Amino acid sequence: MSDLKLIVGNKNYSSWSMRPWMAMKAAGIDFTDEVIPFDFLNDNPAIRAVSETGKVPLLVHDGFKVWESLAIIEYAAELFPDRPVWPADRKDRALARAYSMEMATGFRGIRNACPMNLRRPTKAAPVTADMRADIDRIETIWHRSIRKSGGPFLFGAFSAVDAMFAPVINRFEAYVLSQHPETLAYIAAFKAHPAWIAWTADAAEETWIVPEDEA
Ligand SMILES: N[C@@H](CCC(=O)N[C@@H](CS)C(=O)NCC(=O)O)C(=O)O
Repeated sequence: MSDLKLIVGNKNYSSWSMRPWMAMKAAGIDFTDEVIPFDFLNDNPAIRAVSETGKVPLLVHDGFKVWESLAIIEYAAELFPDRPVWPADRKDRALARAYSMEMATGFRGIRNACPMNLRRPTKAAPVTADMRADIDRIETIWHRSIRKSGGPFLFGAFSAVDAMFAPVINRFEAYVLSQHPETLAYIAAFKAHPAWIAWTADAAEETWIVPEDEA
């Protein structure tokens, strides 16, 4: 039995940590996790002690370390080829990876203005032009994919691309970024998923506060 551990930041705030954690959990991969709480004031010394980028998430497999959320997801998919990490169909898989890359590299309008904060009481945020463009593109991806697959997730069953959008689910809901019925249906399906329920339950128990993310 190999030793697979995902090191993550505070579950309430760490959007990048949430993505591979949900992707692996939803695919039924057996792993443990370790939370290293953020200490931004002191430049996160405990994270720097284990992670050469100074960032989380970090996957540790029998001592071998993989960083970057998408690289972690790909490593897990290769380690467990029988697990449904990505959609089964090749073209769906290609689209899922393309959308995941868009998420990993873009959408800075909503990422900067609306930090993930799973405990945040719902309160509408003013929508800037950058945020509007992000919201429109995200909803185009979501609605088109679900119309084609039949849902409830982007390619039918939950896969890594849904996990890549997990923090956006919180942002859309907590900052009231859309009331579109198809968006609300996707958010509802997401929030009923056992991996979402498990992660957010852990987040709800945390007592650490990261002031920068309490916008
Ligand atoms: N591109 C990286 C981003 C990782 C990242 O920015 N993680 C944040 C937490 S959500 C972090 O560790 N920040 C610590 C810091 O910047 O000091 C990934 O996909 O994993």
